[in-house]
Amino acid sequence: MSDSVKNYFPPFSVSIDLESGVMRNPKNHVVRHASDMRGHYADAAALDKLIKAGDPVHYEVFEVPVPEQQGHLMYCISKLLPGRVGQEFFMTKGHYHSVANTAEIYLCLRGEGYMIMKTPEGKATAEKMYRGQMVYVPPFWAHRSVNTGASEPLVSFCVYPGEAGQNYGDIETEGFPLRVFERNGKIVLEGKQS
Ligand code: S6P
Ligand code: ZN
Repeated sequence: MSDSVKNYFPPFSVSIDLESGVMRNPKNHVVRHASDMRGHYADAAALDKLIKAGDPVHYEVFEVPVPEQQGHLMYCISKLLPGRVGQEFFMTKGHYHSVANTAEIYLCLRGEGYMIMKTPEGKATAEKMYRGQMVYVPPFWAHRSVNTGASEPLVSFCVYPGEAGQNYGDIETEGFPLRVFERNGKIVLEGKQS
């Protein structure tokens, strides 16, 4: 057998339940609870209350990882549960990519919400997410998903370059310029869109 044949990465398949938003037999299953979200919500007291009331799961990520190398495509199922911290809808932490000039695709499979994006210079925008909607996150944009549904999880399939990695950079100190709240029964985007 020649070296080039020995080095081929073996093809494989992954089974995904598109209804429940669960990857069957993932190798990595990341679970983030309310207590992992300290510093991210506008109402810190409401988050503390939620943590004391049982620290519910906020979101789950299912992966069968591939090598974190250029040429490979990393992918995952992201399942963000419904709920609010005070009046702010449940959201992911959000991140830039460690290799900043790498993009990402999110295909929404279930639920409804927003993808909030920002650049390091403070430009910010939001794209609506619902079943069948694909959001393209261009290189350099930090991205965070928000679930605005009353009872359904927001489930997405995401794909990004193997080498991308995650960089939480200024997210914990600066947050995002846009936040999503429920005000008098209405879903409201607050902040500066530019
Ligand atoms: C990675 C991709 C997702 C997120 C996941 C968790 O590039 O965007 O796998 O890592 O949705 O979000 P976060 O912001 O906590 O890493
Ligand atoms: Zn990403």
